[in-house]
Amino acid sequence: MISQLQKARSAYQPKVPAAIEGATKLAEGKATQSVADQEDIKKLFPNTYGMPIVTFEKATGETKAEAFNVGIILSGGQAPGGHNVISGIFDGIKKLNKDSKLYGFLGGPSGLVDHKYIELTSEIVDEYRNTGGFDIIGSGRTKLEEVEQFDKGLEICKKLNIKAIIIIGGDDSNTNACVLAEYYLAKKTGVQVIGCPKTIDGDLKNEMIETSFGFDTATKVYSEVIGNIERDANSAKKYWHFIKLMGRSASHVTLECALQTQPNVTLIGEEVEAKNQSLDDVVTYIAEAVAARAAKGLNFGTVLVPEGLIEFIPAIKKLIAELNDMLAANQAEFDTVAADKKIDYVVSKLSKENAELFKSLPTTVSTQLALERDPHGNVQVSLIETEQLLAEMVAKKLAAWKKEGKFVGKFATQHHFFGYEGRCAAPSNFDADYCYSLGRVAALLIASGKTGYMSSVRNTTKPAAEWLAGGIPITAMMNMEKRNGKMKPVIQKALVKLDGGPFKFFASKRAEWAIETAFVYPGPIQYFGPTEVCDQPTKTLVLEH
Ligand code: FBP
Repeated sequence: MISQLQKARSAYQPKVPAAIEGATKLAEGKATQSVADQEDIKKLFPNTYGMPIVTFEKATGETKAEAFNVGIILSGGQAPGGHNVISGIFDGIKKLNKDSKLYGFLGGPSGLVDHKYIELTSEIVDEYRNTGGFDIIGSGRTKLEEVEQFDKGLEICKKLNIKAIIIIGGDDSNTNACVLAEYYLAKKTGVQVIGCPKTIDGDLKNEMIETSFGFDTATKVYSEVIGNIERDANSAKKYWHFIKLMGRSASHVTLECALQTQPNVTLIGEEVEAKNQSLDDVVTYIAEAVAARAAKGLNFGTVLVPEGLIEFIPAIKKLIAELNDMLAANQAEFDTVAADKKIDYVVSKLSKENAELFKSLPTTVSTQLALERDPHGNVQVSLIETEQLLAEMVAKKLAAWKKEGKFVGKFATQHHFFGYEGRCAAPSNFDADYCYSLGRVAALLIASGKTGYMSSVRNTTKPAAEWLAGGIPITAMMNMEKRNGKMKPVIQKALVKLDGGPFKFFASKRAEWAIETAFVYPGPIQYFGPTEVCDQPTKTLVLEH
């Protein structure tokens, strides 16, 4: 059974750039170079480095190709619109030749290695158009980086006569897509690899990739519920709500939600780092806002906390860096240590300064930092209850200030964490259109023989018809970073720019939002209705462009 909305929504025809509606021709720009560390990246990617940016332009007649097969992989966390990327690819390859076939590798990158796949027929694809989720084929976080995995992948591509693999993923997965493209090209396998920019975190973006898909829908869902909470706070006038928002490394989600809902306090991890703040500085900042509102008789408010905050606090960042190196160097020994002795083992291997800091953290936090990593080696910040930690620390500080007469109000808190709620929401019109277009462009890149490219749709603050479609060489987005103790080529992560439009606008308003009750209640995503309600891009995108 499907809901009435899903039924109505399945008939929605996503908008695409006018340039790719009919026949297209490819225009090649100038050669590119990586954003940094050019010599290193060039050496590591001799076959895919320096390729030009390409754009698809309107042509006359019809664009056709020989029938070809494509394999797709959904990689990493869910993001609204994934199913539309797939329907865009499906329609794109069928448009080029009706005998082309689409295979979906099941459960993420491991599906390619383990040869688990299904053929995606029109019956299957039609069921998933304009829906949220990744359940059409499932996703996973297996890291594709070993030559044996690449060779296993090649076997199945040969068996199914697959011309190209499309990896729909975040920065790590697209980095791996590029490594795979380079390997297949160097070995002259004839298998192309194309990437698509996905992540609700919004941190896979640059001059040419304006936004990652899913960010628009997820931030709208979070902003709806933040607005509802603000209205509750303003009605009951008795709670401070501490709301943690997903976004593992960057604070884009938190910043966008702040721009949409105008809460009293918003923490931006990148600023905490730039100002070299300690945990106590952050706590004092929140407590001061609470005390200032209390002095006006306002004992309620909202605080937005990015989930990656803890990693931005410079002292904790240094600790994590040492933990990463130490664990990488001692992994074999560490694996043999009994579970209840692992924390002691970690403490014994750390420098004095970091060991002290490590011991001072609540056990739930230190355990997460030291023991639990995802397959890419990332700390799983979504499991750290920063919102609760901060609320408790602010309460302690306010209790002390009360004794000194610096705080006169009441302080009762509620905690929330919004992350999973937004990752599989039905895509907004923006994401439905953007994703479908990314899929259609990916099909064109394959037909043009491209590999090591990311599908790109630009000019996205304009109506969809005016969007620009093309491909960006993934190597152009790369730099060298330390991962698991070694320098590796990776796509440069886009963090919140403190001199960028969105942050500057927020910074110019936050003092007023802190003291006043300037809440905005955005309400739920609208799929049908006036364009100014249904088709607005994020405030981040508008302020950036
Ligand atoms: P991606 O970068 O893979 O898109 O995932 C982002 C994210 O949603 C983060 O915001 C969050 O920290 C993480 O995934 C949670 O991971 P998991 O789904 O494994 O719990």
